[in-house]
Amino acid sequence: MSGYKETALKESCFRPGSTLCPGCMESVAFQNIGRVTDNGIKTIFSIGTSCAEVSTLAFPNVVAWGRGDVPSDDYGKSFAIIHNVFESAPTLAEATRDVADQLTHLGALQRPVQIISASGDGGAFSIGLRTLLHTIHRRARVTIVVLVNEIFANTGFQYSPATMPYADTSTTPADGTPGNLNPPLDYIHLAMAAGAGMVAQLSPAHGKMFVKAIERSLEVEGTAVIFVPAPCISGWKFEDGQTVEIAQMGARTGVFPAFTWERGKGGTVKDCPLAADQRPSIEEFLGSQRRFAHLVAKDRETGRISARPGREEDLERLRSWVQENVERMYRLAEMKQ
Ligand SMILES: Cc1ncc(C[n+]2csc(CCOP(=O)(O)OP(=O)(O)O)c2C)c(N)n1
Ligand code: SF4
Repeated sequence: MSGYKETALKESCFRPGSTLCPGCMESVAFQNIGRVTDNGIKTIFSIGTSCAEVSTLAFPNVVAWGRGDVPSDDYGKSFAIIHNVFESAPTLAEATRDVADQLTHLGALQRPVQIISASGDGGAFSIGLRTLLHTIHRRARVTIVVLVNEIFANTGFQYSPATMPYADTSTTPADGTPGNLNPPLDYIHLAMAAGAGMVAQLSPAHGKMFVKAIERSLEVEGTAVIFVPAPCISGWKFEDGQTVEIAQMGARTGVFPAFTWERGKGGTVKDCPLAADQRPSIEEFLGSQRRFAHLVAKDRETGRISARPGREEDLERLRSWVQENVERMYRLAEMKQ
């Protein structure tokens, strides 16, 4: 395990040509993951179609994410990317692990490999939920990263099973209606219940914790799953440069608390007290994104963010959902198995 500073100073894995929005949290996550996995061990990525995937495939720079300006001859340094369909990144990562283990058993592969699956929450929690849960259930020795921007971003910002209540998306429009009415899937609990060896909910906004979690995910027994809250500039509708601030606010207000858990050891909720009055107000988080503009508004004179007239009850329901979410995370942290 290397220090945080040492990891942060490693070379960037982005080459010219990535089409991710500038400041996209998916790009910051990939940047960190690329650096952590630059550890001398061959890395194989299985990436499902998502913003992060299509942006590294845009013509004419069809691989805009890799190490060095040209593919490296150094076996342990270069990495492989299996670009695959929307829903299958965990299954292909698992299959790759099986092949690598067989080759190692036969003596044909003499150096270890580390395998990472990456996909969006649309791919992982809708059409791909089966592959996600079965790969975890089979205890495949892979790290699964799910970039949770709460929408199907690259196909037009449609609702996903991770969308926050009341969010305005292209398929839950807040055009005279309250927006999304489905509470999100409890994917953290699902991953634990399916048998994961490690589960975390962390974004690079918690820099050291994120890097440590990725490092740890490469070591633990069984499948490690890291859900990365990924504020989406275009889908959540906020200004460039606010991504990290919004990710920190989301964690601190209790919308997606920073959480790490290991089977047999239990877990921790960080930076997000159980008591609501010790956390920043949910209005601050909602007011930072135009996907909630139908729910809250900022008073021009006082700067105070509060419910729009007629939306007071919706806001209270959302506040209760956040509190239940935080309480659930604390309960999950207490579980050992
Ligand atoms: C079977 C199938 N259905 C639909 C698509 C089209 N498609 C590609 S990516 C995508 C949405 C991806 O959303 P998500 O996984 O959340 O990633 P994001 O774009 O938000 O990063 C869809 C619907 C597809 N590639 N395959
Ligand atoms: S649409 Fe959202 S997730 Fe996709 S690249 Fe832009 S900011 Fe990132």
